[in-house]
Amino acid sequence: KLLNVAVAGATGAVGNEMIRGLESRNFPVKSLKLLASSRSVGRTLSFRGQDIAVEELTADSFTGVDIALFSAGGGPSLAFAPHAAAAGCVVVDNSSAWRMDPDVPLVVPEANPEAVAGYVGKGIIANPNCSTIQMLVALAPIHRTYGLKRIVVSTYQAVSGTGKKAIDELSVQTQAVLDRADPVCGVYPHRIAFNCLPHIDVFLENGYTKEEMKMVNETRKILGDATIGITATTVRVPVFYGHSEAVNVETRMPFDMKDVRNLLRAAPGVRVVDDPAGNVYPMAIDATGQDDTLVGRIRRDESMENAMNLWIVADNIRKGAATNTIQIAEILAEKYL
Ligand code: 2RA
Repeated sequence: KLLNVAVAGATGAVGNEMIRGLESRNFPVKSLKLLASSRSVGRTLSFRGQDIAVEELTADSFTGVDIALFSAGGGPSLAFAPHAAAAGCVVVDNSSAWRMDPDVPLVVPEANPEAVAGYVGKGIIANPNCSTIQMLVALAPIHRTYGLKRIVVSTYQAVSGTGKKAIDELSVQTQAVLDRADPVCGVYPHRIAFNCLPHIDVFLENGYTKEEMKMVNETRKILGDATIGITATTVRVPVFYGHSEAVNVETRMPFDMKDVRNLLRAAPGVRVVDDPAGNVYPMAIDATGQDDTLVGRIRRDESMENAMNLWIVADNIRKGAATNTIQIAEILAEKYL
């Protein structure tokens, strides 16, 4: 069944990738509406060889639209997603605005596809944070088989997660440092070129950042298990695309490493890249531009019973945002609309 689709936030890094993904995955699009702030009105973007004019995102943009993919930021999602839902349009939202709403499903298709059915609650489905998505693509099969008792994760996140301005800032700062000039800091509180910032989003009362607590809270909601112990340290690194994560996992049941490796090899959305003897392991430069979640450095944590280490890398703009959103829309289109 062909569907009338809208992309809200169409001119952003993720919005652009959503348009590309609708094309490359041959999503059943009958018509495509591109929505953005008034600043972008008049621009055109290409879809299936046609130039489509960007229209202003308003409360009335969704009449006749079946599915709207949002990557317009939390504010516009809160302002406009309810109007879209009221017009009978199902919203799949990439912002954090609705993720913890009990009436809004939070979905990683490889982890909890059945949760899409919950769209009937508010007509909204939430796309998890990029760093949560890639971690759960790898951990969902381990949770199903052995049960997750505790997760300790450190992330190494690309600047594209912040957006286009941050990509430009890393470029300009890197050149400035090499030219021994003074780098200008605009997007981040400190220089990101040749530096690491343990600071993504804002700090909370408990000393964690919002990004770190997103990983904690979203993981528990998606896996449906509030007893899983999780602690996260999220770090911005001078990489353009691709988030990397060092994950230590303690399971409830004992496991055999060969079985874990085979489980990961068979897991949907996972590509095991792991041959240390051959210097083969997941790297951001290999994850960029494709949709698999690369998993490697798979090894038992000898310091504790039933524990293992994994190195998990994915394209934060594709699988971490645009592709995951489209995969949710594909489940909607195939099973519910
Ligand atoms: C980041 N995960 O990397 C956040 C939002 N995309 O900045």
